[in-house]
Amino acid sequence: MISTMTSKDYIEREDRYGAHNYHPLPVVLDRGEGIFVWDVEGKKYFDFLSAYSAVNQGHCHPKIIGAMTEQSKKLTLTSRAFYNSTLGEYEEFVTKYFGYDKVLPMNTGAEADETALKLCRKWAYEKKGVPENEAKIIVCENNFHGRTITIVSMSTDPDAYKGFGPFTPGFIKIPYNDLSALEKALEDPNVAGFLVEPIQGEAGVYVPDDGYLKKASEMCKAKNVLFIADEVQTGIARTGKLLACDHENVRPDILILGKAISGGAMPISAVLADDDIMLVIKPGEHGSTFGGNPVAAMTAIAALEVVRDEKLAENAERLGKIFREELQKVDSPMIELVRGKGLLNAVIIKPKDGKTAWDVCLAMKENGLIAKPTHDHIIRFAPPLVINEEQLMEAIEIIKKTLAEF
Ligand code: IF1
Repeated sequence: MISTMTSKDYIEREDRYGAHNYHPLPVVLDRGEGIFVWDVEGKKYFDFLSAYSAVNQGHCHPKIIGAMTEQSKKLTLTSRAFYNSTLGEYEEFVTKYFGYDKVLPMNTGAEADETALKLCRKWAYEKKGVPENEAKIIVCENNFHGRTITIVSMSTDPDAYKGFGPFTPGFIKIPYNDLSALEKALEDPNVAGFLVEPIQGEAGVYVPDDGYLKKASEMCKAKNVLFIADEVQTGIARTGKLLACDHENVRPDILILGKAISGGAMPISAVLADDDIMLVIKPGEHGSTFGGNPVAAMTAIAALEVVRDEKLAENAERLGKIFREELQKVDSPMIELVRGKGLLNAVIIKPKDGKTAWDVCLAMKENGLIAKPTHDHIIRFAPPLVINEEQLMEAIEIIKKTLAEF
């Protein structure tokens, strides 16, 4: 049956029945394939958000969807009360893929972050000798790690935390990209870990100075403090390497992954660490009904194989350079700065005649490319990593043409 509903109808229905915890761009998507999505009226768009870097492998990648549907016909969920025939295969695959002894599978990024925090605290009491309930974890200002009470307790953004207290104690907040602040915070003997995004996504694709991650990880090591990388957004080839930490040859003590580990097919997240850390969590102390379920296990293997087989990190590295070069050449009074790594980029927009990043995104949508502003003056550009050079140039033309309209 052909639907007679228009985009406006879909939007009104969501508004009527759904909680108002989001303010989406007014486009109603119905279908996706590779780097493109189509709205309910059949209009085609370049997807330059990729579901916040979850769809790195492109929409509905046949290999990923194939693995997911195949497994879902056979066995979907056993819970962890029993063994199953798929989890071990995935655990072996993913630990070898990223080079860690062990993996703890969860579902969302926030859960994986929570898992890392619990792991870090337990390690502090059992291995480092921090007195019970005294462990502290250093986090950075303007971080984004998710939406749970504990995670918003680490936030410095009032939109994230205000009205949701009382908050979880035990965090030290320091400026991002500031090694002397880190050095000072590390003087506290009860510090157990340093949790950091290799590039701050929500903060506006804020790339730290070269060498920051390397030096920070060395400083943590010297103080027997765990270096914990939240690569939920930056990981899985997005920044031009498998992990953003790979740009500085940093190996996190605890690695947090989410989003693209499933290629956007379903919620899958993971925490990776070596035995001396991971084995402090004993049976019954942590878990999740759906974590590492058979469909997730098979989907994640396929999604990670796509990243490797299609050389998505190399593609992101090469095309990211072209993207930044091309946008830096654009002569528009609205472009203040272009920054990023690989295909995780942002353009800082200078408002013109009262027109902001939101207006630019609306106009780009009309011209066939969707992206999302963050903080009113920044637009994030992050296409699926399966994009090719010709498509990228076509997308850049749309961005240029749109800016010229202002
Ligand atoms: C939303 C931002 C991106 C993340 C990092 C953990 C999580 C995220 C580094 C939690 C999630 C998302 C969530 C999404 C918007 C989005 C986002 F703008 F809020 F910051 F990507 F840039 N660590 N990021 O970026 O993962 O629990 O959501 O699976 O709508 O809140 P999750």
